[in-house]
Amino acid sequence: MKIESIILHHLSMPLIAPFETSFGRETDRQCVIVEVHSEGLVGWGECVASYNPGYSYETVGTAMPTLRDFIIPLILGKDIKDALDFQDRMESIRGHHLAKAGVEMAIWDLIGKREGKSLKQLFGGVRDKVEVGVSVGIQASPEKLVETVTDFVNNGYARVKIKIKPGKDVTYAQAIRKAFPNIRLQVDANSAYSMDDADSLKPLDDLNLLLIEQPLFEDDIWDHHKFQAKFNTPVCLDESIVSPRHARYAIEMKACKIINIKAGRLGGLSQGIQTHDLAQQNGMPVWCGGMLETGIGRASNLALASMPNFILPGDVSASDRYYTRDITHERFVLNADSTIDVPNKPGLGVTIDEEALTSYTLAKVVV
Ligand code: OSB
Ligand code: MG
Repeated sequence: MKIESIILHHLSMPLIAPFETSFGRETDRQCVIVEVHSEGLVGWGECVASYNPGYSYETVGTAMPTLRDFIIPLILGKDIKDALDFQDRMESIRGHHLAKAGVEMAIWDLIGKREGKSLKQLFGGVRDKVEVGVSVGIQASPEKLVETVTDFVNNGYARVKIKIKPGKDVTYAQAIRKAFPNIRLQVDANSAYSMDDADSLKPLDDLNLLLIEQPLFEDDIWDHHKFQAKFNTPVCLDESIVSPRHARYAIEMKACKIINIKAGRLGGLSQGIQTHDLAQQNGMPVWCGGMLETGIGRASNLALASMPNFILPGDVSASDRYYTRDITHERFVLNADSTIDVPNKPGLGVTIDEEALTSYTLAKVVV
């Protein structure tokens, strides 16, 4: 597949409701949409870097020049066979996984469109719909959190994740468990704690949580091993697992019992698949994380989550949880059984609402 030209779209999209985590509050979500032209086809990808370096050191501000000056020149005018060929060509660039993954997604979209196969088919997905949940941001009080979660539960979400941070953790989780004794519940700290906090978090162990996500530093796998040893609840790693190699470290160190897979953080869908396979070989369940994606990234997440070892519900909510108007014509809806259908058209299976795309564009770069 000869890569003829690539267009980068830097977007800012207003969120329906602000999203707050331990690292900050977002009212608009920024990202980079990657449009790749090849042999009469157009492939689309989403780089999930945001405005702030809160989740990752990468931002839209680092992704745009890294894509333009380093990543794209390695593939422009070249014949790219597949995602692994793309990864080989990235060998000389350290890090910048979110940027690389945005391009790799567009390559998968092109491959699927050329071969008339959906990403689910290309990945060997085994489900037509995947179980999903909702990730609820930090709220002003436990009462407000219960109110917000109640709305989502009434909308049909059967699994709820709440964000926690120091001062807004145990009492918030207890309030939700009391209000919803049977709901599938999990918490995500986004690296807000250290081992010194482990004892104060111990009451979380009594709340029948599915998992505790990324309590400690993002570059620390070893302390997560110590944390896991103190808790019965499974620890799940997000930020710490930046490659299939890191997944192996975490498995060997017994630093977690579950892995959150995000293709962006891992450097591409191919790396997400490899991480999935490695976890599966080691009997460790995975689930698909989210980055408040547009319809492009959401389609990609659903295809990935159709693979067999995605055993726990994903952070892939319906489009109306994020945006009033998305940049794809397709909108993803929540089924009555708390699932979302996996796209089945060639490639990502979505079409772009060019008018919406233009309306959200802050900058456009043609390479
Ligand atoms: O840690 O999972 C996270 C959003 C932005 C950055 C990090 C995370 C999240 C979410 C949102 O939890 C999940 C979603 O897309 O709904
Ligand atoms: Mg997380």
